[in-house]
Amino acid sequence: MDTQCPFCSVQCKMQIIEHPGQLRSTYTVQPKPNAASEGRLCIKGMNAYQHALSSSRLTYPMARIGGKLERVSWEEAYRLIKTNVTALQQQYGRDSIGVYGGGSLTNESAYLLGKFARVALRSKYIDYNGRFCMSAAASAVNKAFGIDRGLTNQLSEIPLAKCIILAGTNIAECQPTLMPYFDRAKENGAVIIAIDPRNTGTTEKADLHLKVKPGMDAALVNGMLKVLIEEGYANESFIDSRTKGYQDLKQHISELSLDHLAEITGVPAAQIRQAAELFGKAATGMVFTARGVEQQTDGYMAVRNFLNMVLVTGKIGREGCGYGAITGQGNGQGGREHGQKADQLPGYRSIENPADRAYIAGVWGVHVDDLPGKGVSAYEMMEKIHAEEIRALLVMGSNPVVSNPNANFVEEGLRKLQFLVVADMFLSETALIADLVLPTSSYLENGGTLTNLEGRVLLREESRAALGESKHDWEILCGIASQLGAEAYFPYSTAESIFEELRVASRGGIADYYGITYDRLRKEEGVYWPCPSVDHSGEKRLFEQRFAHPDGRAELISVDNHFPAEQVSAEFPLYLTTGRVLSHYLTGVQTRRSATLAARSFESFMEIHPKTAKKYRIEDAALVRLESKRGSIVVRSRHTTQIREDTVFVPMHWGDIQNVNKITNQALDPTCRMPGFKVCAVQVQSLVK
Ligand SMILES: Nc1nc2c(c(=O)[nH]1)N[C@H]1C(S)=C(S)[C@@H](COP(=O)(O)OP(=O)(O)OC[C@H]3O[C@@H](n4cnc5c(=O)[nH]c(N)nc54)[C@H](O)[C@@H]3O)O[C@H]1N2
Ligand SMILES: Nc1nc2c(c(=O)[nH]1)N[C@H]1C(S)=C(S)[C@@H](COP(=O)(O)OP(=O)(O)OC[C@H]3O[C@@H](n4cnc5c(=O)[nH]c(N)nc54)[C@H](O)[C@@H]3O)O[C@H]1N2
Ligand code: SF4
Ligand SMILES: [Mo]
Repeated sequence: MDTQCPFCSVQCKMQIIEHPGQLRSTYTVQPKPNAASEGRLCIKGMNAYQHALSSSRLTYPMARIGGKLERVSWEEAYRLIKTNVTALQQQYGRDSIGVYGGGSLTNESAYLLGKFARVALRSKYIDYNGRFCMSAAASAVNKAFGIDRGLTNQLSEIPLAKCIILAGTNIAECQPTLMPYFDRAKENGAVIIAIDPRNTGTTEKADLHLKVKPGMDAALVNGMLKVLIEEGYANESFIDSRTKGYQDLKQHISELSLDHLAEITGVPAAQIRQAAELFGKAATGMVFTARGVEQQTDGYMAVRNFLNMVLVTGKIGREGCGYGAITGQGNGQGGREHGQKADQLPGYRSIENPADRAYIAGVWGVHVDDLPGKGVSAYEMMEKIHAEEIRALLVMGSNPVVSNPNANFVEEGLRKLQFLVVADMFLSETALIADLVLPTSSYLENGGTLTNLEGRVLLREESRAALGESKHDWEILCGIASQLGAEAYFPYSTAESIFEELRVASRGGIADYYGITYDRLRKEEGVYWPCPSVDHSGEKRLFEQRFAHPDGRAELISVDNHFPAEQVSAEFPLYLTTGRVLSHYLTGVQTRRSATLAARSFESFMEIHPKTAKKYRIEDAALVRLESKRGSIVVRSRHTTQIREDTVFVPMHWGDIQNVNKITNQALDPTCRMPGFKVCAVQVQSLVK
């Protein structure tokens, strides 16, 4: 089977070879040449066949009958949807039905999910898990540069950068196949600066590690900007010709004190100075951020400050210079371009812009006034569910019971729904509480396009037939749409036929895919967007001459020293930050079903500094209860001097009693509505007497 790893945003290509045996088959996996990973695969890719081929895959629809999930036919499943949706919409209006998507869906399914919500349900309530993932960086880059493509440069330019800042990104564990690009940069003499409250596989590569207090990145960058501006590292000619807003920024920075910034960020002033000087002096440089910076209640502004630094030093739009928000999910990039977001229409169009609405209404053949308006963000949908404004929800490609902040509240809401439908490959924690579970195909069966972290659109061919009665996501959507009387708008028989419509729908938009065809993708092994015509080669480096705003200029902005929404107190004296480990993926629904991956990391844990552990009388490898204002979890302690003394860390890959989101804070960033997953206040207590 020639395929592509279903996990992270690198989208490494691979071949899975079946060796039939007497009792059962065995499998070997070979990496395949591809430009992004240069033919490398990580441990997750090597074992990604295990969950897809596991016996716990769902193969038929199930409905809750007498409190239990029982096998039903597709006809029965569709009938249940039709009855419930029609009754609820008649009684409570069109917006009583919500849709919740995901960044693992192919571009075709993600596009269709957006169309399904707006045309088949005519509900404004649709959003997706990318809200928790990409929304801070995406909104910041859109506002500063005018266009949001994860990386402004190809990965192959990383070795040309002389100074690289890795802020809140753990590439060594989260996009491991990219690490050799950074190794090569180091061999070429680059300096790497990491910003992270913990030591990780990534910070190990760094020449300088700023061990920032959780949530204090914006202030830290203010300190770096102060040194850059006041010590002559600002690139005045770039600032004059390519940006606006510099005078305000300069004024704001001049009012800040480096010593104060050092105190509030927990990073010594000398280190802030050293980092700024290294970046300022370097002839070329790149800045990368990921969720450590972005999943904050000031995620949008924190990213804006990193963009300020790139712009003030003129390190963008040329070789070895640029910015990257390291995208998370396999199709985290494409998933945020074609209309799964509450305020968005395909091609990165805005649902509030009359011209955008008219264009898409034309492509879809509906009246523009029939297109709903803007809905709310993912977590806010959970609040609408509690408030009974949303009474039924279709979840496709997410496990919100584990991945939403304040998970107890979220689960309570989902249980209250009159009708919860989950399309998944497995009985995830969310599927387990659904009224109807629809079996969907895996990456081995479902062909389609995915856009990797560089903005390179890739075609993943289907490798085998769908399992049992499972269907592709887009087929499920077409099936439901036709029950709801909208079959004329969903006439697709292949993923490619949906892509043909997506091309037209994205045409002229920011994320323009018009010039991309399946034929080209087969021949060229991926094409970058924007790609406005079939003879266009796709843009490899952005912003060489101008930014994407009408005046061609990038926007600088003054950023306040934000403090996390929740501060430590006598009752909750430690900061908790959350994230990932190498062998598991997100809520672990897939990787926990892979024997090899699960064996590497079979339970959750809490990293704690030995000094802190001593203070709270917590032994190494002991079960501990972590508690916040919202709930509690039980995990095993892990002593390590690699973490700040005021902070503990728990990964996000487990459910039930180990679900770290039972304690995380639901406070949202005011601009992008990203939850502050990366900081909350907790207490820890040993369960060992
Ligand atoms: N193995 C693995 N790989 C994955 C995933 C996975 O689940 N497992 N998920 C994929 C997805 S969807 C995503 S979004 C990406 C996520 O990729 P990353 O964002 O790189 O991963 P995280 O572990 O969430 O966070 C990165 C780092 O941020 C640090 N951090 C915490 N708080 C702060 C802070 O306040 N400031 C700073 N500067 N750093 C902080 C954490 O210590 C952590 O090392 O990975 C993708 N790849
Ligand atoms: N505390 C804390 N919480 C976090 C984060 C954090 O760093 N800390 N990170 C956040 C981030 S960045 C993200 S991306 C979210 C992700 O969290 P979720 O949105 O819950 O993502 P997954 O765990 O990948 O869940 C995907 C579900 O969809 C199924 N699935 C996979 N592929 C497909 C498909 O093609 N079709 C369908 N129908 N189903 C499919 C899987 O089996 C799984 O059950 O979690 C967020 N939550
Ligand atoms: S998890 Fe990411 S880096 Fe690892 S093989 Fe899959 S796509 Fe490549
Ligand atoms: Mo993510």
